[in-house]
Amino acid sequence: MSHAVSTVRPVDPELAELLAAEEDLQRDTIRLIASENYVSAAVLAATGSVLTNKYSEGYPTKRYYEGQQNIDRIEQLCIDRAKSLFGADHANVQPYSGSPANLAVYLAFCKPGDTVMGLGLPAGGHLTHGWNVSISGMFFRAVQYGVRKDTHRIDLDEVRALALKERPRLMFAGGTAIPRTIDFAAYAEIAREVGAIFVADIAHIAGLVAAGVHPSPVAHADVVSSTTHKTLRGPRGGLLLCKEGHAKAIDRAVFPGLQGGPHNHTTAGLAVALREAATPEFKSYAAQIIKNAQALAAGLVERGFAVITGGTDNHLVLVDVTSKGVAGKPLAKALDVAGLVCNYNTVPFDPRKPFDPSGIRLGTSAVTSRGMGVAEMAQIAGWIDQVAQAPTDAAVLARVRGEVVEVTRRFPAPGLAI
Ligand code: DSN
Repeated sequence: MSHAVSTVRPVDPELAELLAAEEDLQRDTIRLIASENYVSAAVLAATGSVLTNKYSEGYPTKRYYEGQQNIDRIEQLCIDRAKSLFGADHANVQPYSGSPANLAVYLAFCKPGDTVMGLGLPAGGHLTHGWNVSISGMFFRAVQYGVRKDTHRIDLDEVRALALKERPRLMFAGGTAIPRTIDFAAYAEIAREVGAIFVADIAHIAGLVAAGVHPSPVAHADVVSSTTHKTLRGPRGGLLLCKEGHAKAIDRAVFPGLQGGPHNHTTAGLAVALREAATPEFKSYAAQIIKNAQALAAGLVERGFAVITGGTDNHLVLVDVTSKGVAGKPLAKALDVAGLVCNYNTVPFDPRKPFDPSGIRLGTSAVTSRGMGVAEMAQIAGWIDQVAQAPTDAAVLARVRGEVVEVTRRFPAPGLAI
């Protein structure tokens, strides 16, 4: 039993049971959601610390509350580590998560009604890059680029043509289902040509960028926005990096523009994660994430799955599963029963609806944190194929579930008591 469960149980047994059940789930399943990971025990402890008790609106040495002796040092440590890890002029570590981080960028540079540009959600973008159901698509005049029909990759000539036509105030690169390397330098050139602020959203790939296994946007982008809990393996939170010239605008937009007091327990967890991410072990970890994703993609291609773009350069594998006679949602649900947790996802030019799309999205950050390697990826591809062939066969799902549990026993999950 974890320390968290044993501490909560005497006070709130109902919540403790749920917490314990979630620990079991995270321990006994193979987690393939591309935006998830396992934080280390140290990150978990810092995030669950007494720092949650403290209010500290403002920034280090410029606060609206007293008693900031330790909080100032913690936030400054986190800022310094973020700047050093990513080689950035300025870091703001206060955004509550990726969406608020992106909203702060809009607030810093745009007025309602301005033209903004990003990759459309169905092509692998993010809601906050101008999609119509998000505030970013409601308060701004959002234009969206896509991917090529023949390659399913972003065509920067098309991005340039659209930018020249629409003249956006702000242009996003990045998204949630992009399996290929993002050419940040080329985006920056387009943004310069049209006079747009260029924002690189590296939420998914921040850990890969930090480790140097994906090109960094820091030298190219006006602002780099990120979450902190995906490949970066920190607590749930957000991060903004920018050039010195934008520092004031970004800081003012985060506080007091958009948020109140920062979540100091999250800042502390992030500081620990940033220290971990600067180690040689993290570099090996990030390289292994990619090797594992490529092995998983290859294993699926071998078994006849339509892997979008034919493979991956990063942590993420996007698969059109309809050639197997099943849609994304029922397959994701069947895989969940079998102990393989992923999410259903639209694929580019998906003829099906977003709530019942053609694909699934897989990621290897969490399994790599458990120490799994290419041999386990081949096994996972095999299980996905077996489930895709019999998604309603309870016996098949139960057999795979048993095999999954056996494998998870060999790979303890960081931060979880065995
Ligand atoms: N929820 C994130 C993801 O899964 O990619 C995006 O916000």
